[in-house]
Amino acid sequence: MRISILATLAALLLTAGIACYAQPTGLVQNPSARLNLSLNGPWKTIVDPYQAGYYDFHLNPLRDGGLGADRVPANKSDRLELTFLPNANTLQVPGDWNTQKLEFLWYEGTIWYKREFDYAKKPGRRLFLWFGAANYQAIVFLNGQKLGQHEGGFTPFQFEVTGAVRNGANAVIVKVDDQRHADAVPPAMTDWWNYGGLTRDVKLIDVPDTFIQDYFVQLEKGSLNRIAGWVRLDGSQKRQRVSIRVPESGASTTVDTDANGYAHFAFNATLTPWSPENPKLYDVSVEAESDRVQDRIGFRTIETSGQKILLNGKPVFLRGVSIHAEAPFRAGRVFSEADARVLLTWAKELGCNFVRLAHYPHDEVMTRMADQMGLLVWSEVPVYWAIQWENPAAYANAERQLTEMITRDHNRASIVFWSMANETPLGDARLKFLASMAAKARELDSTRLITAATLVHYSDPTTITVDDPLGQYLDVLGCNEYIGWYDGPPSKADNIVFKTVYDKPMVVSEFGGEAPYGRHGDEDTAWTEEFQANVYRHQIPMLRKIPFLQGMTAWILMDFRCPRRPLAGIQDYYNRKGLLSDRGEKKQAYYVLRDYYRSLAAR
Ligand code: GCB
Repeated sequence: MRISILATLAALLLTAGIACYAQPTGLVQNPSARLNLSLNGPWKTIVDPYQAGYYDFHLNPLRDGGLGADRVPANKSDRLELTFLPNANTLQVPGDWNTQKLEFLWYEGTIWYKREFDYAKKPGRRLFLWFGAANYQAIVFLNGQKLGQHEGGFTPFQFEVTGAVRNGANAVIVKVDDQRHADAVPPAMTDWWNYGGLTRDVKLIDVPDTFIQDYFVQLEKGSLNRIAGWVRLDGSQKRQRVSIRVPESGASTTVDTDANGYAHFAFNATLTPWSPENPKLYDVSVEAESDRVQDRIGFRTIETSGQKILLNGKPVFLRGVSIHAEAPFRAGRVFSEADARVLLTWAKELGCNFVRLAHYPHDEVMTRMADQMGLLVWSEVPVYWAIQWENPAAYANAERQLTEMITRDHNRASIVFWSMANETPLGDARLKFLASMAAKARELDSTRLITAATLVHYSDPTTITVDDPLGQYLDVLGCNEYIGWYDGPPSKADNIVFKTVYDKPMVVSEFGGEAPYGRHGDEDTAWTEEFQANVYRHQIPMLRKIPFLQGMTAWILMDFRCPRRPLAGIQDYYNRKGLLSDRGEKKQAYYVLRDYYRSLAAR
């Protein structure tokens, strides 16, 4: 692992106060705004726990392509086994398989998906087969030919299929494998359900021969009236005149892209800044000679000054809650605007101005909804617990997922933090790994703050000292602590003081306790709402005393499924640290935190 020359250059330019913009990867920005054919809906499926559709009996990849080749029996004596029959079972896309059929609840392995579609190709257009996410590994075939594969369960990926799509009938086949591996990102041990499948939208995106592949439109760091960013075209006519307009503010600029299709721009604009109190979004249009795309973008600045966090130049305290991408009422993965609206409305009602979208990039519906509803966002990659820090392939995987996350969401005003990791153990290899990740994130986006959720370290029995060496690479220190739950009784918090070796702000990125909704007892009885509420009652005074604390995200908004939580009659394979149950019932702790957040908001 090494910090790339580009990243070093970026860091140098940043130190010199010059904003810099790296060229993005190839993902199509804002796919919903493009002409597209949705491939959502029922897909035929074949469950394949031994991966017999891909490997032969000696575990070599099948030479004839196996199920991906999409063969049909040639005649009535053909004994073809690897084929999708017309009466194949189906699963809905988007959707994890675990919650669609009871027999798949615990299934981890391969399921093959097939979807047929008709397409009328138009000359001069290019086509991309785009997946919002597939957990965890996807191998994609179109019309019997392998297009490629993708690893990582929470970020988008695409294949150019301009030549491979046929006029008329087409078939996509995807092998999705959600087995957990020690060398993967996340690794085999996590504290959430390993929901498998094509968990987000699938689309065929249709763009002009030369199209606006990506654009970055945000305020210049530190400025409230200067928009800066870049645009990148892809195709045969890379040199074009491109205009960027914010019609409501009357601001616009025109630039010429270079031989790589790239142009940087900066122009003045009078704007109402985006904030949780006023989440103002503007229509923004990016128009090249051959293509045009429209987005809704908010403009705000985020920076630190000593131990403070400044939003639009003013100190902000982050009243937050962590959220898993677990759908309310029905379990399974979040994929719809309705799911996002329910979760984020609950966060708002709790008094939040901030959410930590743990522990991996959530569906784009969440970050777009946060933009609309006015919630600041911590967005995170699944570099979680025990990653193989010395394994270059694990690093490359993590860095690619980081790049995909930032590329997808770099125009979302709500996102203020890119988080590199959660609760990773101290060590040289881990430090090198995460320092490289932080450098990469800064190279891709110099406008947002870099953070990570670290573990707490006691320097004596009543002092927690924030001294993780990773802190030197972060703008904001994240710190998870479970005083009152894993760490002593709730009253332990009364005597704890926090110190730091950094002149940087800190956010307590997790704290909490566990209780199923409706289970009651006195406040010393574990697994009761009263006990959980008592954890919060002791946490709040402790947190209030930390001078460098600039925010907190309680763990967690809603109970979520988790195989590590077997306790019968209490957990039943749910992590019950939710302030709300998975059915939206509010526990006593919810009201304790809500009252505190309301009092903070009223100041
Ligand atoms: C943590 C982890 C989170 C767990 C939580 C818990 O520290 O970051 O993923 O779910 O604790 O409930 O134990």
